[in-house]
Amino acid sequence: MSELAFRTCPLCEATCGLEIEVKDDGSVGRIRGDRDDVFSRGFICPKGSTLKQLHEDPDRLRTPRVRGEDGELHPVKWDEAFAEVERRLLPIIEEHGRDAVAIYLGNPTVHSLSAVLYTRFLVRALGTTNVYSASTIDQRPKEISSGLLFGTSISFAVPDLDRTSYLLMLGANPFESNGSLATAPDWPGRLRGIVEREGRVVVVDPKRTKTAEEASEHVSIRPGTDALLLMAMVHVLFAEGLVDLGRLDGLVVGIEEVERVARDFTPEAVSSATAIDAATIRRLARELAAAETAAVYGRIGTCTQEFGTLASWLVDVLNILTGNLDRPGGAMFARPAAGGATTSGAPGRGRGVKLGRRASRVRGLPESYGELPVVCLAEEIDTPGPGQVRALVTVGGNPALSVPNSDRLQRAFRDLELMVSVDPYVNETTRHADVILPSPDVLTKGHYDVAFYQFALRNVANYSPPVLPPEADAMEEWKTIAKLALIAQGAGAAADPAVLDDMVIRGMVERAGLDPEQTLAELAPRVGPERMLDLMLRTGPYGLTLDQLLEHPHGIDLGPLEPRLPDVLRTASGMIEMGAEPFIADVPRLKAALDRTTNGGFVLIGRRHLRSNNSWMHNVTVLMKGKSRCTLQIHPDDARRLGLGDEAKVRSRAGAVVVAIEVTDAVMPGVVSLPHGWGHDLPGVEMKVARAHAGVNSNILADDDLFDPLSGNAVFNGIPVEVAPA
Ligand SMILES: Nc1nc2c(c(=O)[nH]1)N[C@H]1C(S)=C(S)[C@@H](COP(=O)(O)OP(=O)(O)OC[C@H]3O[C@@H](n4cnc5c(=O)[nH]c(N)nc54)[C@H](O)[C@@H]3O)O[C@H]1N2
Ligand SMILES: Nc1nc2c(c(=O)[nH]1)N[C@H]1C(S)=C(S)[C@@H](COP(=O)(O)OP(=O)(O)OC[C@H]3O[C@@H](n4cnc5c(=O)[nH]c(N)nc54)[C@H](O)[C@@H]3O)O[C@H]1N2
Ligand code: SF4
Ligand SMILES: [Mo]
Repeated sequence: MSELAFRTCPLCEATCGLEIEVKDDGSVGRIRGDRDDVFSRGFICPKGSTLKQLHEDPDRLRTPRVRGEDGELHPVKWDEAFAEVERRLLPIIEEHGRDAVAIYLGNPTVHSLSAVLYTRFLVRALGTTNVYSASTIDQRPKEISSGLLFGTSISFAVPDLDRTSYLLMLGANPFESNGSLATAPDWPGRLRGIVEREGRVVVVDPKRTKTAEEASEHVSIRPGTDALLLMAMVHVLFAEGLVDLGRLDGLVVGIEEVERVARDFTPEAVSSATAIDAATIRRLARELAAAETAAVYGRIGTCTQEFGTLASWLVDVLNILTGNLDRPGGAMFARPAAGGATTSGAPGRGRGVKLGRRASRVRGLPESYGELPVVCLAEEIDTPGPGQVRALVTVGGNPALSVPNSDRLQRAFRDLELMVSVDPYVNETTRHADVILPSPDVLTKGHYDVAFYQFALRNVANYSPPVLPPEADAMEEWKTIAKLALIAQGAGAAADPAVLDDMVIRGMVERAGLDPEQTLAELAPRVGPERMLDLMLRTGPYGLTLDQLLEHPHGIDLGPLEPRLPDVLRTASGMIEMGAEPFIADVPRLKAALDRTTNGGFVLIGRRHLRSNNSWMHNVTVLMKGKSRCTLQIHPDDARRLGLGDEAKVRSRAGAVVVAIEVTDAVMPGVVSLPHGWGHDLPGVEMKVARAHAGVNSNILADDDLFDPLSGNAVFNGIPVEVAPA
């Protein structure tokens, strides 16, 4: 006998519904796609069913660990672990001030309801300027561009895949990644749908990926030069009189500035730098303008590069200039049911965004959205002086593998006086921790994608209650985070997380202008993230409640995206700020790149694989079967010319690795591709399966000196490297 439970998969951004068999003895049986899920309709990728393996993984931590005098990490009771944090954290704050403690929030914090809702209170309680996250090794350029254009960091215009007739996609490989910053299950099916309805999908990528192979056309581009290509397309639209704002007319300022700065970027001028011929660039611009509906979409390949913010900006400039922003089949805005940045406050106008309010201590890189670029973290730890970082808290992150110049960062970790990690594994990062506080198993947590529904391709609301009861000794993740916040505030290791929770919810109710006593009574007896979510749903644009969501285990479909301009805007002017000064001021830097020569050297780019998830799903045996995926892909002509054997030595300014090569003409000559998230064979890592498939860490090569100056975002695509026989 068994029961079926339904649950949204939290592993990537696609939000697929899972059907999970729970056996009478409480064990997990088969997991497959939920055919009744309103969004995913049964779609699932190979990772979705492995929540069972994660649940059963013997290496997953069930109890906290504290480093003893012998230098080893010992299992302890929760009380002891929190007491240890208090004992060691407070003197550091007292002696060196709050900036001496840094915090790093990793990618899974965005996929965990507890972490999404409660880490901001921890950040606030720490009171430090040293706040870092995976955002500045990922989408910060897009957040800055969307913030300046539309008014909030998360005002992303997403490609309306299901209705568009033309998709121009740059730097994304959704056949492996399942899509990003444009949430939808089954991106592959939706892309095929465009081709089947006789639309066109054009993929711009230095590699002929699976996505490119399935597209109508693959345009290969030299890494890091997307902004040049896009600027030349803007140039063509103006030069050939193809600009047509349609109903955006009167909502956009800065058209003249954009026309002016695009003047020098003719297709001929960018052709040699981009390695795309001028005729192709002209044709792409004309096709985009002529398409009945069209969307331009850029993802990680366009963000984690030298001109990340300009490229992200130009993606939307093209959507605007062709009148495709905010119309069906174009690039549209979601209307999320809970916690929407673009559904709260006065419609159509807001405070806009303020960037660079302060700078990092050592290198002076700009703050954005309350964070500093994580390429600064190592130097903030290893450079002495007032304000030096002496303690680090990590939540759901593995910066030892995911941040550039990771050898330096790992050396810096050894200098820390205290490191505390909220994480379910002893991995490359947490092996340096003094205290590890395990987050509970995914299947024992409730789930709602507060973040991803903000930029989904359809308006959907789906809450999943915990599938399994809590494991013995487990602590709910929000409680762990709240306890750390209370300790940082000086409330003591014994303080009750409910105190913080009650205070926070009362503040939220009051800010929403609701009667506190009545509303709190309505929300009772729920506490924690579920209570917060319930309030967010009630005050959201559809006035839903958590009880309603519980009655719909396959989700509530709130319909296709609808035009939202001008209400969606939160800029101070109430207009789309297409010519915002920071963009325009960065164009001379792009212009200087026109004359760059490649002098025959190699550049490194990254890639993803369907059965990986950044650095942390490598301990699941079923996902690790088959050939090693951590290989350096290189073009046959290059491999021959260098006389490479089975392995190559790759060297950058930051470091060197020896890695197995995979010869393939899918990558363009002069470009080599290596995935990130590998290199598991470090001392102290307690992940047996991952260790047996260690691979090498590509971020030994990535350089903390390379970043996009507007955002401080790391560069992972277009890193100069030397390749030689090993
Ligand atoms: N299976 C799996 N899924 C994932 C993840 C994972 O690790 N594994 N990670 C998740 C996360 S955190 C994210 S952020 C998303 C990312 O999702 P995507 O953005 O789709 O990421 P990738 O699959 O890495 O595709 C990036 C593509 O950009 C190309 N590229 C590299 N440099 C350039 C360039 O300069 N210009 C252009 N035009 N293209 C370039 C690469 O060749 C690659 O094909 O995926 C998420 N989904
Ligand atoms: N060279 C190169 N580097 C890259 C990239 C690239 O394309 N190339 N991509 C970058 C991108 S897009 C990203 S998003 C980053 C990711 O960088 P990070 O966020 O630093 O790394 P992840 O591998 O996502 O880390 C996952 C960690 O969270 C833990 N974890 C899993 N589930 C939970 C949970 O529910 N709660 C808690 N508390 N912890 C949990 C895991 O055990 C693991 O330690 O990597 C970046 N690094
Ligand atoms: S595509 Fe993403 S959300 Fe869907 S099953 Fe795979 S990992 Fe889970
Ligand atoms: Mo990411």
